[in-house]
Amino acid sequence: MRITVLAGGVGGARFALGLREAAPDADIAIVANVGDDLWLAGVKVCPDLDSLMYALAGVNDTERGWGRASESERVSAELRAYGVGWPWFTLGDLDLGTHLARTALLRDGATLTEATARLSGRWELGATLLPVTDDEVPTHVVTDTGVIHFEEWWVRTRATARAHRFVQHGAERARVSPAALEAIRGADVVLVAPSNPVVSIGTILGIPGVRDAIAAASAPVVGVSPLIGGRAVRGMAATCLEVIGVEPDAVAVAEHYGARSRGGLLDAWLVAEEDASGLDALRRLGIRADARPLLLTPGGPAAQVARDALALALEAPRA
Ligand code: FO1
Repeated sequence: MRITVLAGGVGGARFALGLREAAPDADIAIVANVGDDLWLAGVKVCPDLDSLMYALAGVNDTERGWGRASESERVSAELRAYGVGWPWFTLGDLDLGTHLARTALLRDGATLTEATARLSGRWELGATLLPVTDDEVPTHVVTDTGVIHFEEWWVRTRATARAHRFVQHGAERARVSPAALEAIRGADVVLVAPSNPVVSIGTILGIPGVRDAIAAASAPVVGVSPLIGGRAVRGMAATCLEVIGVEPDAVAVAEHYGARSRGGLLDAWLVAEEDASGLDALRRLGIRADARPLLLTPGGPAAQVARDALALALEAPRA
Protein backbone atom coordinates (compact mmCIF):
# COMPACT_ATOMS: atom_id res chain seq x y z
CA MET A 1 0.00 0.00 0.00
CA ARG A 2 1.30 3.49 -0.92
CA ILE A 3 0.70 6.04 1.81
CA THR A 4 1.53 9.70 1.22
CA VAL A 5 1.66 12.06 4.23
CA LEU A 6 1.59 15.87 4.13
CA ALA A 7 3.69 16.92 7.12
CA GLY A 8 5.61 19.67 8.86
CA GLY A 9 8.42 19.14 11.32
CA VAL A 10 7.90 18.26 14.96
CA GLY A 11 4.25 17.07 14.91
CA GLY A 12 4.84 15.48 11.52
CA ALA A 13 7.88 13.57 12.73
CA ARG A 14 6.04 11.98 15.66
CA PHE A 15 3.16 11.00 13.38
CA ALA A 16 5.55 9.61 10.74
CA LEU A 17 7.24 7.42 13.36
CA GLY A 18 3.84 6.10 14.41
CA LEU A 19 2.80 5.46 10.83
CA ARG A 20 5.99 3.54 10.10
CA GLU A 21 5.25 1.34 13.11
CA ALA A 22 1.54 0.97 12.22
CA ALA A 23 2.18 0.11 8.56
CA PRO A 24 5.64 -1.46 8.35
CA ASP A 25 5.00 -2.97 4.91
CA ALA A 26 3.58 0.19 3.39
CA ASP A 27 5.45 2.38 0.92
CA ILE A 28 5.42 5.70 2.82
CA ALA A 29 6.19 9.04 1.16
CA ILE A 30 6.28 12.20 3.25
CA VAL A 31 5.62 15.45 1.38
CA ALA A 32 7.29 17.99 3.65
CA ASN A 33 6.88 21.73 4.17
CA VAL A 34 9.79 23.88 2.98
CA GLY A 35 8.47 27.23 4.24
CA ASP A 36 10.76 27.20 7.28
CA ASP A 37 13.82 26.76 5.04
CA LEU A 38 16.44 29.50 4.99
CA TRP A 39 19.99 30.32 3.94
CA LEU A 40 22.04 31.12 7.05
CA ALA A 41 25.82 31.51 7.44
CA GLY A 42 26.15 30.38 3.85
CA VAL A 43 24.34 27.06 4.26
CA LYS A 44 20.83 25.88 3.36
CA VAL A 45 18.86 24.93 6.47
CA CYS A 46 15.66 22.85 6.06
CA PRO A 47 14.08 22.57 9.53
CA ASP A 48 11.07 20.41 8.66
CA LEU A 49 12.95 18.04 6.34
CA ASP A 50 15.67 17.72 8.98
CA SER A 51 13.24 17.14 11.88
CA LEU A 52 11.62 14.37 9.85
CA MET A 53 14.95 12.88 8.73
CA TYR A 54 16.54 12.94 12.19
CA ALA A 55 13.41 11.51 13.87
CA LEU A 56 13.03 8.66 11.36
CA ALA A 57 16.78 7.98 11.60
CA GLY A 58 16.50 7.89 15.41
CA VAL A 59 19.21 10.54 15.82
CA ASN A 60 16.99 13.44 16.83
CA ASP A 61 17.10 15.38 20.09
CA THR A 62 13.77 14.26 21.56
CA GLU A 63 13.81 16.81 24.39
CA ARG A 64 14.23 19.89 22.21
CA GLY A 65 12.13 18.40 19.40
CA TRP A 66 14.59 19.60 16.78
CA GLY A 67 18.25 19.08 15.86
CA ARG A 68 20.55 16.17 16.60
CA ALA A 69 21.00 14.12 19.75
CA SER A 70 24.39 14.48 21.54
CA GLU A 71 24.94 17.74 19.71
CA SER A 72 27.77 20.20 20.37
CA GLU A 73 27.98 23.87 19.46
CA ARG A 74 31.66 24.66 18.91
CA VAL A 75 31.22 25.98 15.36
CA SER A 76 28.14 28.03 16.23
CA ALA A 77 30.16 29.71 19.03
CA GLU A 78 32.71 30.71 16.39
CA LEU A 79 29.97 31.98 14.08
CA ARG A 80 28.61 34.05 16.96
CA ALA A 81 32.11 35.41 17.65
CA TYR A 82 32.38 36.48 14.02
CA GLY A 83 28.84 37.91 14.09
CA VAL A 84 27.81 35.60 11.25
CA GLY A 85 24.35 33.98 11.21
CA TRP A 86 21.77 34.52 13.94
CA PRO A 87 23.11 34.33 17.51
CA TRP A 88 19.65 33.19 18.68
CA PHE A 89 19.37 30.40 16.10
CA THR A 90 21.81 27.63 16.99
CA LEU A 91 23.35 25.54 14.22
CA GLY A 92 24.85 22.55 16.05
CA ASP A 93 28.06 20.89 14.83
CA LEU A 94 26.36 17.67 13.68
CA ASP A 95 23.47 19.67 12.23
CA LEU A 96 25.96 21.79 10.29
CA GLY A 97 27.24 18.57 8.73
CA THR A 98 23.77 18.15 7.22
CA HIS A 99 23.58 21.75 6.02
CA LEU A 100 27.12 21.68 4.54
CA ALA A 101 26.38 18.41 2.72
CA ARG A 102 23.07 19.73 1.43
CA THR A 103 24.65 23.00 0.30
CA ALA A 104 27.46 21.16 -1.48
CA LEU A 105 24.94 18.95 -3.31
CA LEU A 106 22.81 21.95 -4.30
CA ARG A 107 25.89 23.83 -5.53
CA ASP A 108 26.74 20.77 -7.65
CA GLY A 109 23.39 21.18 -9.36
CA ALA A 110 21.20 18.78 -7.38
CA THR A 111 17.57 19.69 -6.80
CA LEU A 112 16.40 19.82 -3.18
CA THR A 113 14.58 16.52 -3.86
CA GLU A 114 17.83 14.91 -5.07
CA ALA A 115 19.84 16.38 -2.19
CA THR A 116 17.24 15.14 0.32
CA ALA A 117 17.40 11.65 -1.18
CA ARG A 118 21.21 11.67 -0.86
CA LEU A 119 21.14 12.86 2.76
CA SER A 120 18.35 10.52 3.90
CA GLY A 121 19.92 7.62 1.98
CA ARG A 122 22.50 7.44 4.77
CA TRP A 123 19.89 5.83 7.02
CA GLU A 124 17.08 3.30 6.66
CA LEU A 125 14.28 5.82 7.24
CA GLY A 126 11.45 3.48 6.21
CA ALA A 127 9.91 6.39 4.32
CA THR A 128 10.79 8.63 1.37
CA LEU A 129 11.26 12.29 2.27
CA LEU A 130 10.06 14.68 -0.45
CA PRO A 131 10.17 18.48 -0.27
CA VAL A 132 6.82 19.73 -1.58
CA THR A 133 8.74 21.89 -4.09
CA ASP A 134 12.31 22.27 -5.33
CA ASP A 135 11.75 26.03 -5.44
CA GLU A 136 12.53 28.38 -2.54
CA VAL A 137 9.28 29.58 -0.93
CA PRO A 138 10.20 30.90 2.52
CA THR A 139 7.36 31.83 4.85
CA HIS A 140 7.56 35.49 5.82
CA VAL A 141 5.65 37.05 8.68
CA VAL A 142 4.27 40.59 8.35
CA THR A 143 4.65 42.13 11.83
CA ASP A 144 4.16 45.61 13.28
CA THR A 145 7.88 46.25 12.87
CA GLY A 146 8.33 44.81 9.36
CA VAL A 147 8.50 41.55 7.43
CA ILE A 148 10.68 38.84 8.96
CA HIS A 149 11.42 35.18 8.13
CA PHE A 150 9.18 32.71 9.93
CA GLU A 151 12.14 31.33 11.88
CA GLU A 152 13.01 34.80 13.20
CA TRP A 153 9.38 35.31 14.24
CA TRP A 154 9.15 31.91 15.88
CA VAL A 155 12.61 31.58 17.44
CA ARG A 156 13.77 35.16 18.16
CA THR A 157 10.41 36.64 19.14
CA ARG A 158 8.87 33.33 20.28
CA ALA A 159 5.88 34.30 18.12
CA THR A 160 5.24 37.29 20.41
CA ALA A 161 5.77 39.89 17.64
CA ARG A 162 2.25 40.70 16.49
CA ALA A 163 1.79 38.90 13.16
CA HIS A 164 -0.67 40.42 10.66
CA ARG A 165 -0.30 37.70 8.03
CA PHE A 166 1.92 35.00 6.63
CA VAL A 167 3.29 35.34 3.11
CA GLN A 168 4.71 32.48 1.07
CA HIS A 169 7.44 34.49 -0.61
CA GLY A 170 7.83 33.43 -4.26
CA ALA A 171 4.90 30.97 -4.25
CA GLU A 172 3.51 32.39 -7.48
CA ARG A 173 6.69 31.33 -9.33
CA ALA A 174 6.95 27.96 -7.57
CA ARG A 175 5.71 24.54 -8.64
CA VAL A 176 5.03 21.34 -6.76
CA SER A 177 7.96 18.96 -7.28
CA PRO A 178 7.43 16.11 -9.76
CA ALA A 179 8.14 13.53 -7.06
CA ALA A 180 5.67 15.07 -4.61
CA LEU A 181 3.05 15.28 -7.36
CA GLU A 182 3.54 11.61 -8.20
CA ALA A 183 3.39 10.66 -4.52
CA ILE A 184 -0.04 12.32 -4.21
CA ARG A 185 -1.36 10.97 -7.50
CA GLY A 186 -0.15 7.42 -6.91
CA ALA A 187 -1.17 7.10 -3.28
CA ASP A 188 -3.67 4.56 -2.00
CA VAL A 189 -4.14 6.78 1.06
CA VAL A 190 -3.23 10.45 1.62
CA LEU A 191 -2.83 11.48 5.26
CA VAL A 192 -2.60 15.04 6.58
CA ALA A 193 -0.34 14.91 9.65
CA PRO A 194 -1.25 16.77 12.86
CA SER A 195 1.16 19.56 11.92
CA ASN A 196 0.55 23.29 12.13
CA PRO A 197 -2.46 23.92 9.86
CA VAL A 198 -1.16 27.35 8.80
CA VAL A 199 2.65 27.36 8.50
CA SER A 200 3.15 23.66 7.80
CA ILE A 201 0.08 22.16 6.10
CA GLY A 202 -1.17 25.52 4.81
CA THR A 203 2.22 26.26 3.25
CA ILE A 204 2.26 22.84 1.58
CA LEU A 205 -1.20 23.45 0.13
CA GLY A 206 -0.12 26.93 -0.98
CA ILE A 207 2.43 25.55 -3.44
CA PRO A 208 0.89 25.70 -6.96
CA GLY A 209 -0.22 22.29 -8.12
CA VAL A 210 -0.75 20.70 -4.72
CA ARG A 211 -4.45 21.50 -4.27
CA ASP A 212 -5.26 20.30 -7.79
CA ALA A 213 -3.35 17.07 -7.18
CA ILE A 214 -5.24 16.47 -3.93
CA ALA A 215 -8.59 17.23 -5.58
CA ALA A 216 -7.85 14.75 -8.37
CA ALA A 217 -6.35 12.05 -6.14
CA SER A 218 -8.12 8.69 -6.28
CA ALA A 219 -7.04 8.01 -2.69
CA PRO A 220 -9.09 8.99 0.34
CA VAL A 221 -7.64 12.06 2.09
CA VAL A 222 -7.75 11.83 5.89
CA GLY A 223 -6.42 14.38 8.35
CA VAL A 224 -5.51 14.13 12.02
CA SER A 225 -6.41 17.09 14.21
CA PRO A 226 -3.37 18.92 15.64
CA LEU A 227 -5.57 20.37 18.38
CA ILE A 228 -7.03 18.59 21.36
CA GLY A 229 -9.82 19.89 23.58
CA GLY A 230 -10.83 22.91 21.57
CA ARG A 231 -10.10 26.48 22.50
CA ALA A 232 -8.10 25.59 25.58
CA VAL A 233 -5.08 24.82 23.44
CA ARG A 234 -2.22 27.33 23.45
CA GLY A 235 0.97 27.00 21.44
CA MET A 236 2.13 27.75 17.93
CA ALA A 237 -0.82 26.22 16.10
CA ALA A 238 -3.29 28.32 18.11
CA THR A 239 -1.19 31.46 17.62
CA CYS A 240 -0.96 30.93 13.85
CA LEU A 241 -4.67 30.11 13.56
CA GLU A 242 -5.51 33.37 15.34
CA VAL A 243 -3.45 35.25 12.73
CA ILE A 244 -5.65 33.87 9.93
CA GLY A 245 -8.85 34.21 11.97
CA VAL A 246 -9.57 30.53 12.54
CA GLU A 247 -10.69 29.32 15.96
CA PRO A 248 -8.07 27.03 17.57
CA ASP A 249 -10.31 23.99 17.73
CA ALA A 250 -10.56 20.68 15.88
CA VAL A 251 -13.83 21.42 14.04
CA ALA A 252 -12.78 24.92 12.97
CA VAL A 253 -9.53 23.58 11.52
CA ALA A 254 -11.41 20.92 9.55
CA GLU A 255 -13.83 23.58 8.31
CA HIS A 256 -10.83 25.70 7.31
CA TYR A 257 -9.38 22.77 5.35
CA GLY A 258 -12.82 22.08 3.85
CA ALA A 259 -14.46 18.91 2.62
CA ARG A 260 -12.93 17.56 -0.56
CA SER A 261 -16.45 16.93 -1.91
CA ARG A 262 -16.97 20.69 -1.64
CA GLY A 263 -13.66 21.81 -3.12
CA GLY A 264 -11.56 21.44 0.01
CA LEU A 265 -8.91 19.06 1.29
CA LEU A 266 -10.52 16.41 3.50
CA ASP A 267 -12.63 13.30 3.06
CA ALA A 268 -12.29 12.47 6.74
CA TRP A 269 -10.94 13.97 9.98
CA LEU A 270 -9.74 12.19 13.11
CA VAL A 271 -10.37 14.19 16.28
CA ALA A 272 -9.48 13.58 19.91
CA GLU A 273 -12.05 11.97 22.20
CA GLU A 274 -12.32 15.35 23.95
CA ASP A 275 -13.76 16.71 20.69
CA ALA A 276 -16.33 13.98 20.05
CA SER A 277 -19.04 16.61 20.46
CA GLY A 278 -17.94 18.00 17.07
CA LEU A 279 -18.56 14.83 15.06
CA ASP A 280 -22.06 15.84 13.90
CA ALA A 281 -20.85 19.29 12.86
CA LEU A 282 -18.05 17.65 10.85
CA ARG A 283 -20.46 15.33 9.08
CA ARG A 284 -22.67 18.32 8.23
CA LEU A 285 -19.53 19.86 6.64
CA GLY A 286 -19.29 16.77 4.41
CA ILE A 287 -16.34 15.39 6.36
CA ARG A 288 -16.50 11.87 7.76
CA ALA A 289 -15.09 11.83 11.28
CA ASP A 290 -14.09 9.70 14.24
CA ALA A 291 -12.97 10.54 17.77
CA ARG A 292 -10.02 8.61 19.24
CA PRO A 293 -7.12 9.19 21.71
CA LEU A 294 -4.77 11.63 19.93
CA LEU A 295 -2.14 12.75 22.38
CA LEU A 296 1.17 12.55 20.51
CA THR A 297 3.55 12.64 23.46
CA PRO A 298 7.11 11.46 22.75
CA GLY A 299 7.03 7.67 22.79
CA GLY A 300 3.24 7.91 23.11
CA PRO A 301 0.55 6.09 21.12
CA ALA A 302 1.53 7.58 17.74
CA ALA A 303 1.21 4.15 16.10
CA GLN A 304 -2.37 3.88 17.39
CA VAL A 305 -3.18 7.34 16.04
CA ALA A 306 -1.77 6.30 12.67
CA ARG A 307 -3.74 3.05 12.74
CA ASP A 308 -6.93 4.95 13.51
CA ALA A 309 -6.26 7.40 10.68
CA LEU A 310 -5.70 4.52 8.25
CA ALA A 311 -8.87 2.79 9.46
CA LEU A 312 -10.85 5.97 8.90
CA ALA A 313 -9.29 6.32 5.44
CA LEU A 314 -9.99 2.77 4.35
CA GLU A 315 -13.58 2.80 5.58
CA ALA A 316 -14.15 6.30 4.20
CA PRO A 317 -14.52 5.85 0.41
CA ARG A 318 -13.74 8.97 -1.61
CA ALA A 319 -16.53 11.33 -0.55
N1 FO1 B 1 14.40 26.24 17.39
C1 FO1 B 1 14.68 27.04 18.47
O1 FO1 B 1 13.79 27.28 19.28
N2 FO1 B 1 15.93 27.57 18.66
C2 FO1 B 1 16.95 27.36 17.80
O2 FO1 B 1 18.06 27.86 18.00
C3 FO1 B 1 16.69 26.52 16.65
C4 FO1 B 1 17.70 26.22 15.72
C5 FO1 B 1 17.40 25.34 14.66
C6 FO1 B 1 18.39 24.98 13.74
C7 FO1 B 1 18.09 24.10 12.70
C8 FO1 B 1 16.81 23.58 12.57
O3 FO1 B 1 16.53 22.71 11.57
C9 FO1 B 1 15.79 23.91 13.47
C10 FO1 B 1 16.08 24.81 14.52
N3 FO1 B 1 15.09 25.16 15.45
C11 FO1 B 1 15.38 25.98 16.51
C12 FO1 B 1 13.75 24.59 15.37
C13 FO1 B 1 12.85 25.26 14.35
O4 FO1 B 1 12.47 26.53 14.72
C14 FO1 B 1 11.65 24.32 14.18
O5 FO1 B 1 12.16 23.09 13.74
C15 FO1 B 1 10.64 24.69 13.14
O6 FO1 B 1 11.18 25.33 12.08
C16 FO1 B 1 9.50 25.46 13.77
O7 FO1 B 1 8.43 24.58 13.82
